[in-house]
Amino acid sequence: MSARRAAMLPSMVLALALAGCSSAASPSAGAMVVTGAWARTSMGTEMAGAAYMTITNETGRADALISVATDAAANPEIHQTTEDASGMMGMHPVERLDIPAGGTVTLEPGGFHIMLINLTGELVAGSTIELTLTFEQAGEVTVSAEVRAS
Ligand SMILES: [Cu+2]
Repeated sequence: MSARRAAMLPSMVLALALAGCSSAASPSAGAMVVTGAWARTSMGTEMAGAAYMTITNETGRADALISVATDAAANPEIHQTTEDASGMMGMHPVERLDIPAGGTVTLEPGGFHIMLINLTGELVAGSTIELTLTFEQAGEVTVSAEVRAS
């Protein structure tokens, strides 16, 4: 093997690795990074629950959270908390939560959140629930959310 050929090999391997990372629906490195996922404890199952997290888009292209699925609730929805002109707080479902390339979106109390409508069981402190997030470009990413009071 010539010295020139030997020098080329590592760069070819790197190129292949990068191509692998950019494939759609891959939750690996270079994809959507979800941290700090947690869900609020519930009192029984009458009221809807809520889940929060931080999502960073490291895919290199604009994306959006478009749906959420979980065994913890029959009808999870992406919600936004808003305040109207008179100062009344309310919330409403959003069809998509845009996350620009390189951007971070924080779902937190008083802001965006995952509303866990029709809980299938009480959310008990210390347990965890799984949430499968579907992104328009990156596909599905499943995260574990710790259940805690706040
Ligand atoms: Cu809500």
